[in-house]
Amino acid sequence: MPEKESAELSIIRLLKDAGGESVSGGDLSRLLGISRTAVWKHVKALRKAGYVVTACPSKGYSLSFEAKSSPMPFNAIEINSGLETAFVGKKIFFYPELDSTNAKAARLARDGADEGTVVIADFQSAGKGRIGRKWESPAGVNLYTSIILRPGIAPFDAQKLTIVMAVAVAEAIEKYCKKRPVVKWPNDILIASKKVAGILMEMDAEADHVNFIVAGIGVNINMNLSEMPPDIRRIATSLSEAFGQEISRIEFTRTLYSCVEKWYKKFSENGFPFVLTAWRSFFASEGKRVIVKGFNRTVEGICAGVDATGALLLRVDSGKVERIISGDVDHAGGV
Ligand code: BT5
Repeated sequence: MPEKESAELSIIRLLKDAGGESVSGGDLSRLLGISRTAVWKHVKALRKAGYVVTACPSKGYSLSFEAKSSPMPFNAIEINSGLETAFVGKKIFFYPELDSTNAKAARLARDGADEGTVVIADFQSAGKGRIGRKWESPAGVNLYTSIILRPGIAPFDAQKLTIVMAVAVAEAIEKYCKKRPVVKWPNDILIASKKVAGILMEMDAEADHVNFIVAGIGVNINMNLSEMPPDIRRIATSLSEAFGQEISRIEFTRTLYSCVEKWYKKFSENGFPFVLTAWRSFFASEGKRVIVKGFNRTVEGICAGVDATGALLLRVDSGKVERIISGDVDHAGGV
C-alpha cells in the first residue's frame, strides 16, 4: 500500500490550487516527475473517479468546480480542504482498502506519527470491534477512521478517553440527525435503539505512561441495511436511514474531526468532569434495569449512572452498588 500521495491526488491538489485556471501538461509532468502520457492516464482515472477535468490542447488541464451534479470523491484532499481543526486530521492517510484502520494507525504511531494523524479506509477487510468482534465495513458508504492521540495520561485514566470520544461522535451525529443520539456505555452510539456508530480504543503503554492511544471510530453513514447480514440488520442503523437522505461523507468526516478536537481539548483544559456532564446528556440508561455481560460473569441491576472515572455503576438486587469497568450493557425493552 503506497504511503506517498498518489499521482492522482497530487494532480487534483495542483489543479485545485490553480483555482480553475489551466495547468499545462508539461508543468504537471515536471512537478510530478512523470511523463506527459502518464499525466494523461491519471487524468482519465480522475474523470472516472468523478472529477470534471477539462483538457485544452493549447493551455493544459483545468478542474471544473461548477459541475456538482455528482458528489466530490471521498479522499484525503476533499476531507482536508475545508477542515477547520488545528491538529486532528491535518495529516490524513487515506486508503481505498485496509485490513483495519486501527491496526494501520498503531503501526504509524509506533513509527512516530504526530498526534492528530488520522487513517481512513473506504473499505476494511478485517474491521475490528472489541474483544475480537468484527465491524462490518462495506465500501463506498460509511466512515472508518482511526485517530492517533498522545494524551500524556496514566494508563488507568485511558478509560476516560472512551467517554471523550463518545461525546464527540454523538455530537457530530446529532448535527446530521433530527433525533438525538443516545450513548450506550461504554462505546455505542444509538439512534432509536439501533447502533449507528462504535468506538474502539486501543492503547500502547508502559506501567505508568501512555505512549499513544488509537481511537477507532466506525460510523454507518449511507449504508443500506438490507445488504447487511440479518444479525446486523436487526441491531444497526445508518445516518441516511435515520435522516431520510444521503449524507456527504466528506462533510461528516470534517464535522467529526472538529468535534473530536473540541472535546479532546476540553478534556485537557477543563478536566474530565466537564466532559462527563456532556456525556450524561446523551446517556439514557440511568435508572433503567440493565444486564451487563462481562468477560466471565453477567450481572443485572438498576443502572446508577457512571462514576467520576467513567466506570458504570450498577445497583444489584442486594442493594449493593457495583463498579463495572468493562462489558456489554443490554436493556430490557430498548434504550
Ligand atoms: C465496537 O465494538 O462497536 C467498535 C467498533 C469500532 C469500529 C472502528 S472502524 C475504524 C476502526 N478500525 C477498526 O478496525 N475498528 C474501528 P463492539 O462494541 O465490540 O461491537 C461490535 C458488534 O457490533 C459486532 O459484534 C456486531 O454485533 C455489531 N456490528 C458490527 N458491525 C456493525 C456495523 N457496521 N454497524 C452496527 N453494528 C455493527
